[in-house]
Amino acid sequence: MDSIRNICIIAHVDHGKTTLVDFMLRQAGTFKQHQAVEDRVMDSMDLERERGITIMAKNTSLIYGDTKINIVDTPGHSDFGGEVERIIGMADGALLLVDAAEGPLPQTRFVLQKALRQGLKIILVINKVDRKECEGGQRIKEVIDQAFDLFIELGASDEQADFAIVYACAREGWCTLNFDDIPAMVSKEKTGTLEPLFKLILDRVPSPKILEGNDFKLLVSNLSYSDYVGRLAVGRVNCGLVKQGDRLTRIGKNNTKEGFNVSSLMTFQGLQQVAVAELKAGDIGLIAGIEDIEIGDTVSNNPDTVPLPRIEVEQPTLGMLFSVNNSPYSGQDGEPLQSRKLRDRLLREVRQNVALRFEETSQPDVFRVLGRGELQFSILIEQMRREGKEFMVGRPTVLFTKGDDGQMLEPFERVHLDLPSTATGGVTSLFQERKAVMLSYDAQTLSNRVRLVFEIPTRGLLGVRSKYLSATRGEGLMSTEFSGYKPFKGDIVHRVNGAIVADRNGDVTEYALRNLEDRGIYFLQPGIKVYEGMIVGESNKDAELNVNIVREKKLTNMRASHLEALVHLQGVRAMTLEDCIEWIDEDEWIEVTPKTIRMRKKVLACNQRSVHRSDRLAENRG
Ligand SMILES: Nc1nc2c(ncn2[C@@H]2O[C@H](COP(=O)(O)OP(=O)(O)OP(=O)(O)O)[C@@H](O)[C@H]2O)c(=O)[nH]1
Ligand SMILES: [Mg+2]
Repeated sequence: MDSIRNICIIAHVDHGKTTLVDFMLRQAGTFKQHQAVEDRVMDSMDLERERGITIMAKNTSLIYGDTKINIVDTPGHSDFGGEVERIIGMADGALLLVDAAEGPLPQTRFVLQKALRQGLKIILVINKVDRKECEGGQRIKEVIDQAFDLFIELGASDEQADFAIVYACAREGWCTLNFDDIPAMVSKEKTGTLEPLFKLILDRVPSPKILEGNDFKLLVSNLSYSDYVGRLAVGRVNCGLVKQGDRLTRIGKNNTKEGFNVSSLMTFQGLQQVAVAELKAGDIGLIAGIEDIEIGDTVSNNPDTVPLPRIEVEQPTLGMLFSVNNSPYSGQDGEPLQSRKLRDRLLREVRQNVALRFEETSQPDVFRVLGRGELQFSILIEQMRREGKEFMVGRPTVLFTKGDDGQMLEPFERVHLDLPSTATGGVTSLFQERKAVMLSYDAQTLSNRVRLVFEIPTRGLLGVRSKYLSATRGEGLMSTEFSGYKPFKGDIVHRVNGAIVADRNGDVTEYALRNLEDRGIYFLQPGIKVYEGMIVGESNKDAELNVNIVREKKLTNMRASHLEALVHLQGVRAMTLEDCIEWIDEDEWIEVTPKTIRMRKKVLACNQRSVHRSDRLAENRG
C-alpha cells in the first residue's frame, strides 16, 4: 500500500465525529460480514460508553481503493482539548464537523485554530442535515456563512479558506456534495453513501509530507499498551524507515537519550493493531521496545539527529489536590493509596496525558494535579476509583499568575449558553452574581430560545453547571472557551450555605433525619455509616451545623414507629461525584473509595472547627 492519507476528525462536542467514523469503517468493509459491531465503536473505554462522549483521541485506519486512510477520532469536549492538540501533528488534513443546526461553537473555534496553525487541509462537513431546524435549507446556509467567517477570523490562508463542503447525515451513513440534493436524501427519495467523502479525502488531502534526510524519525504523539509487548509509542513516521529489531534512540526532554531495540512494530488496521515488518515515512504506527517513553519524545535511528519539535499544548488553568485517604473508615472498601503509590499513579497519568501537570505540595501526602476542567478531573478520579483505589480530592481551584506590573491575574472564560427564553432572567442573575459580563444576547424567536455569551472568571464557572441546569429545567446548553488571563475580579461566593456535619460515628437513623428535616437537605439515607466530621447535608443557613444524625428513638410506642416508616423522607439528594466536586469548599475533602463517595471537613473534630462561615473563609485565605 503505497498511497496514504492521514486525517483527523475534529468538532465541538456531540457534533457526530465518532458516529461518522463508524460509518466510514463500515462502508470501507472494515468489518467482516455479519460481524456485530456496536454503535460508536471507537468510544471503547467504559467511561466513554457510559457517558456517550469521547475522552481520548484514538487511531484507526481503513482501505479505500488503493489508499490507506489513517484516521484519528478526537474528543470534542473542551476539557479534553489537549487530546486534539497532541494528535494534530499526525495528520495532513482534517474533517471539521459542524452541526447543521447548532453551527460553529466554542470548541469548533479551538480545534479549527489548531488545525489551521498546523497547516492542515480542511474539509468542512456539515453534519446532521436531517435535523428539523434545517428544513428548507436556510439554517444550513447561515451555518456555512458562520463557518466561513470563522476561517477568515482565524487567519486561514487563501488555500485553506477555499475549503470543500460536504453535507452529511452521519447517523445514516450518507453524504452529498450537492446542496440541492439534501431534501430528497433526508426524505429518502434518494439514497446515498459516504463515497463522495472518501473521494474528496483522496482528492483534497495531500499525501503525507515527508521530511528530508535519511534518518528515521518519529514524534511520539500518543502512548498505548499491549499485554504481549508492553509499552507502545504511537506516532507518524516523519522520515526514513524502521524495521523490526533496529536499534533506536529515544530523545527526550532536555535532550536526554536512551537506546533500545525495536521489539515489535505495528500499524492500525480497523480496530486492531497488527504486526508489520517495517514502518515507512508517512505512515502512522506503533513501536514497542522501550518502557519509559513520553509524549513529545522523538525516536530515531541516529542518536545525534535533530529531534522534532516537542508537542506544545495550552497551559492548565485549574488545580486539584489529591491526598492520601486518612479518614476513619479508610481501607474498608478498597486499597488506600499510600503516599508513594498515589504519587506514582498520578505521575503515570500525567505522562500519558499532555494536558495534565503534576506538582508536589508542602505536605508529603498531598499532591496537586493541574488540568483544564472539572470533567477532566472527575474522569481521572473515576478511573482511579475503578482500579479499586481509595484517596481524597479537594475543591478545584484556579491558577493565578502575576502580570508584568505585579498585579494578580486570573483565568477567564467565554461561556456560550443556549436556553429557553423563559429562563433568561434567572440565568442572567446567576452569572452576574459570579462576576460575569454579558457580551451578547441573541433571541431565536422561532424556537423561543436565546443565546447568551458571557465573559466570566473561571472561578465563577466552578460549580455553576448544576445551578444552570436547574435554572433552565435541564434544557440549557453550555460550552466554554478559555479567553486568557485578566486582572483578579474580587471575591466570588462559591456556596452560601454551610454544611451539616455529623458530630459522632455511627449509622444514620431515620428518626434523627426526620427530627432534623427542617434544618436543610440531606445527602444520605438511613443506615449509612458516618463519622465525626463527615458532611451529611447542606444547611438552610450560612453557618455550619454539627448534628447527631445517628440518634436512636427510644422504642416506647410501637404503633407510632410503624406509622413513621410509611412517611417518605423529604429533602434527600443523592450526590454524584460531579455534584460533590461542584459543591465542596476549600476546607473540605471528597473521600473516594470504589464503593462510595463521601464528603468531609478537613478538620474532623467538631470542637476544633468554627461553625461561622466568615471564619472559615478567613482561615482559608490565610
Ligand atoms: N440527527 C442526527 N444525529 C446525529 C447525526 N450524527 C450523529 N448524531 C447523533 O449525535 C450524537 C453525538 O454523536 P457522537 O458521534 O458521539 O458525537 P462526537 O462528535 O463523537 O462527540 P464527542 O466525541 O463526545 O465530542 C449521537 O446521539 C448521535 O446519534 C446525524 O447525522 N443526524
Ligand atoms: Mg466522539
